[in-house]
Amino acid sequence: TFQTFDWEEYLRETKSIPAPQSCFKQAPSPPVNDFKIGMKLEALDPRNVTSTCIATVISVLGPRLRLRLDGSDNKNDFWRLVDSSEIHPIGHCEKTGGMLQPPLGFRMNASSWPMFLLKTLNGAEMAPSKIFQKEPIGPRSNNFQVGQKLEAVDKKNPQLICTATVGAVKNDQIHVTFDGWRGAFDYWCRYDSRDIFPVGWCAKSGHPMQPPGQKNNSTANRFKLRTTAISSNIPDVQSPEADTSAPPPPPVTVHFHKTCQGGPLFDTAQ
Ligand code: MLZ
Repeated sequence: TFQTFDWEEYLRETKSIPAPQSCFKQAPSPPVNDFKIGMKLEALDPRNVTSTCIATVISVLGPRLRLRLDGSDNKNDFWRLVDSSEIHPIGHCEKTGGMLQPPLGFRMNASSWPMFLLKTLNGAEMAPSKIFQKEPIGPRSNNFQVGQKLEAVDKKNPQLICTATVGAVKNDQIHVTFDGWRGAFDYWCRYDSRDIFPVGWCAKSGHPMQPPGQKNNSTANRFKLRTTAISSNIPDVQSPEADTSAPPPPPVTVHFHKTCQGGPLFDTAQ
């Protein structure tokens, strides 16, 4: 199969070690994904986790599902693993004495919810219970160590799983930092978060993996160039720091008012 990123070589070049599988709340072998686009299921509303809603599978990527709550807009899609404890077959909520709720920001009048529910479920393809998988039991304590490598969901681009490093460990939390990217993508999460994976998980599960970025990362730079050269016949664009023939561009001074946010192109985090 086609490989986009060589972890072994990257670990060697960065003289780093992967966080062991036992650190993660992930199954030793990634679960199979038998969900199909259009199937309906029950999911906790990520914006209001006390309510269970109807969700539709919008796309599938390895063992992950892109979900959209029925009655919500297309701007609040979210991703769940097929072995997430936050998804269930339709009927589960009622069976456990609950009631299906409209999603936060239901696009119609609340009074039209019962009829909407009836119509959205009528003739729908419901995901069969056998394709849901039991959530793995997580480790009992935080066993991560600073410097260990892992694969992690980029919460700002949640379809992406990227090369990452444990930047800090504090109580039951770890600081996930993304190799070769500015600090703005970093986040803290619990050691048993479902958004972090052992090195090799993407390759094993058939999920695409983002190679390191190119900020202050000479090893990542070479990996990036190599992977793009293999994966496409589009000529590589030279990065400015790699071009030794052209004179450096003149420095630019940007003045901001104290209360001005730089906007999306200026990184205030670093
Ligand atoms: N297009 C985006 C992708 C960033 C992905 C970073 N992942 C840690 C950007 O360049 O900002």
